[in-house]
Amino acid sequence: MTSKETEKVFRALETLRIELPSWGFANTGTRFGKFLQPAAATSLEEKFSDAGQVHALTGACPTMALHVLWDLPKGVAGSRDVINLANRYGVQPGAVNPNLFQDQIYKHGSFGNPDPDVRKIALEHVVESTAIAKALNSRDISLWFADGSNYPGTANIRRRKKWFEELLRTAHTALSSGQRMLVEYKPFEPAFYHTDIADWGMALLLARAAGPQAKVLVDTGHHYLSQNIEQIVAWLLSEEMLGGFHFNDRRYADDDLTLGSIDPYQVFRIFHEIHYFEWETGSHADIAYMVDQSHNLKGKIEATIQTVTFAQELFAKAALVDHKRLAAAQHKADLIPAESCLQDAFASDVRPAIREWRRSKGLPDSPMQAFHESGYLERISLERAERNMSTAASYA
Ligand code: PSV
Ligand code: MN
Repeated sequence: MTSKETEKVFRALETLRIELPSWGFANTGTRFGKFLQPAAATSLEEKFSDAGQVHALTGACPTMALHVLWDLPKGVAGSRDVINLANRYGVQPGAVNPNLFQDQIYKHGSFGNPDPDVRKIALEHVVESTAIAKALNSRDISLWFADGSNYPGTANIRRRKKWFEELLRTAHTALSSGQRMLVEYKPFEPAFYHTDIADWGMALLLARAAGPQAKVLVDTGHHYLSQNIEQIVAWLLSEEMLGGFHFNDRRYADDDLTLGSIDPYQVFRIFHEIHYFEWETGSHADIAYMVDQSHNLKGKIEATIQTVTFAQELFAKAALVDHKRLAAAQHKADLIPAESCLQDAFASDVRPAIREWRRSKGLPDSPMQAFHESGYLERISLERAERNMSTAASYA
């Protein structure tokens, strides 16, 4: 690798900050059951502690996303405790995720519920979540709605769209000037006939209806099979509407697998669109890179370290695309040279340059190895095992 390429890798890594999800450290499962891990976090303090480990070893994860119901059941009143934990463990609160899907009242939806009382409660929860975010000094309110229906004819799709527009607009008025609202889409699950915000076009229209501080959030697991995600990313960039990502990988549905484990070239292509946009426009794309994975089989902290370091690798590879050569080849419709620009960069081994960058930051060469050698996993496994093993739940 030339020194110019090493420099590109360094520059890319300097800008990549990856937010970790608090729920990625807790015991989660499938519809069929949970496989409990002795080291899983069962309190917010343990989640901060685990996220702190990942950040200390990778130097790339200064924030942790919070889910209001799971992490802040006391609402705004709980924010002081959160700030204390954040300071103790060296990881600041990240995006605040309201929970509009777990309460019994949300059986038929939240913002799309035909009952005005339920819609009002849902709106109040989003407004309260915005106040929590302000108290925590976090910028983004990240909205995902499970709303939808399971059977044709059972929901008034157009009316629900109107309710979403109205309520998002009202929720937007609660934002302070630096805050953003992120609107996430998902084609199905838990609803299996229609989902109110099913794709990026619907999320874009609703974000536009909400107001200027609303942007779209792309969860990489929330698309139909074979959908061209990098094209969606390119369009959202060009519309200045790409607010953030939820990273994970999938083979079938929203599988929550580690990023790039199934299709690393797709993640590379997504990163390439971002680098290419920045090169062409000379502007910085203000994107929140967040992980949204819950690990049922892999060790949670290890899976998170693996995700972060692999994201760094793919981001660095994408930074190596020769943009000038690419633009010229595209201009002449010189297909094979154009395609080779991407393939050459993808084939580059960026690991030595990443190791060098880590050394320059006083970070371990291999965060994973350093984690294994640290004894942290053994310690928390002993400390937490008893509590974890007593929380087994059945879906029967
Ligand atoms: C829904 O599948 C989702 O992707 C949303 O982002 C939620 O907040 C998250 O998963 C956790 O359930
Ligand atoms: Mn998500």
